[in-house]
Amino acid sequence: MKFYITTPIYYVNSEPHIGSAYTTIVADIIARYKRFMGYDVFFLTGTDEHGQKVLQAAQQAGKDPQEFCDELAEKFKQLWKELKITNDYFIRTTDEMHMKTVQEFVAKMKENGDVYKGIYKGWYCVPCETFWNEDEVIKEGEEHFCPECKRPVKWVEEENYFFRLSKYRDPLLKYYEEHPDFVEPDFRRNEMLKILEGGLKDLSITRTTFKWGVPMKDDPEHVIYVWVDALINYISAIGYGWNDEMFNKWWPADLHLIGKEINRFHSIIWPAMLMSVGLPLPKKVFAHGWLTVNGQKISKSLGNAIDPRFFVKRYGNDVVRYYLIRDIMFGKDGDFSEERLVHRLNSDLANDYGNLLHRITAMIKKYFNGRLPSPSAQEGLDSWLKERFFETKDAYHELMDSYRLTEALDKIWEFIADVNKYFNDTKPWILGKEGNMERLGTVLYNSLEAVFKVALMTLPVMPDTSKEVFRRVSFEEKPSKEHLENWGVLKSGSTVIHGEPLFRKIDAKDFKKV
Ligand code: ME8
Repeated sequence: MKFYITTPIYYVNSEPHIGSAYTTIVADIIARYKRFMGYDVFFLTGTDEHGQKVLQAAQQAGKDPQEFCDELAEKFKQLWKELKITNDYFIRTTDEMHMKTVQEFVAKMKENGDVYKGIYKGWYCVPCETFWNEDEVIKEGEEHFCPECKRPVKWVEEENYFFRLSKYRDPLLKYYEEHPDFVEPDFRRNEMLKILEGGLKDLSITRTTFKWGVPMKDDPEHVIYVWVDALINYISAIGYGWNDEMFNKWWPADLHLIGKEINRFHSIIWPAMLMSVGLPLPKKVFAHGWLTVNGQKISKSLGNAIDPRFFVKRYGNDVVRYYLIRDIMFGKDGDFSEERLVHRLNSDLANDYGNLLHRITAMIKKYFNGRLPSPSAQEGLDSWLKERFFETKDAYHELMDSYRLTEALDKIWEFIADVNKYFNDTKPWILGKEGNMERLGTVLYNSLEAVFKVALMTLPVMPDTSKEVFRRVSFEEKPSKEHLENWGVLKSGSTVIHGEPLFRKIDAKDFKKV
């Protein structure tokens, strides 16, 4: 069982922000979940370093473009390390192997009769690295703006090579029909279908007015369009053209995770390129929504780019990861708010989860000398609790497998509420006072086993917290699916540590809004 997951490769025109971190964190959560489920996972991320946007940023910084890219790529790598991202490889489009693969790929498209020379006349948006037709741009008097990012576009008139994208409209429509889950969510799929139904124009895939890119193999005056160069990263990284065995193992990708604004490149242009060279298409493209700050898209030019390090330092990595997935419905747009983050920390994490563990371990310490008691005869709410666990676990798998990550967390927190109810309703403090050790032992065992199950299910989202829970309950195995399948994994008699609360509550008065 293999699973190949990718993030977009990020432009190195500026430092990473919470937006790039968001996609990378989500991909990390899915990769960790699949590993937990026993899959052999390849998780790819990297940087997109060619094109005018990056070149201009290097020029503005007064730096040689390669040197500029080296510095920025390092910042991305460093941030992913700090955020404990478990990518298996980091690709850069200036890597020699990648550049060679791009040249060969385009040469093959040409050999197959899909690339021809022509004159491009039209608009170009440098921030989006996108060509636009006259009827697509926004006109205000003499000025023309990008329909995507609303910034000014430039008129381009040059001899380019074109890709016969139009030829792939019908094959793509057929593919969409035969693979209804190819693009998700479904409203994003419908947007793509609309574009396909409207017809496709051939795409300019080279430029001659600057040099910062991959030169075409037999016409090096032309550098290959940055998007064509970038999309090929998904196969160059896993051996296409240089390691067949590795390539055949991982391709096709199981999931390209992207933001909604680059869906057309991934769900139309990339599949057409793959069809042109005769490669299978990725199994799924999932286009998630945008994080906004006060309703505005995060961008460096708006000056509202948020550095994830700030929040990680202030609240912890797991808290930031939890907040992003729980509070922002995965797939939709959502506003990043420190106030909401603090609310989630205080109520979901500290009160519902951390405090529950704290109460259980305190009683095990007090009545059983810090050793996990054995469960005895099941009665009262015991079977209800177990039933609730098995329902939750089944729903969890279904939701995680269909990337409904927010709903998966919702389900887990419903279960946490039930464990709290179980603990409150069975009144272990009274059982203790009455000296009913047998019943008390059963209640505490069940409660702790339930919290252990929560730690297993939240492991992909909050890896450090779960590891801490495992340490406290003396669970020393490599956590895997099997531990989630059965009830009663914790060993009676093992040491239970009653430590500091898992999460520290923040007094709303103590934080300054950013
Ligand atoms: O588009 N909210 O790179 P890029 C959510 N190099 N996600 C966001 C976001 C936000 N506010 N801002 C950025 C490129 N992202 C190309 C990709 S792939 C072959 C080439 C995330 O640096 C989201 O995943 O502009 C988005 O699609 C991506 O970063 C864009 O990154």
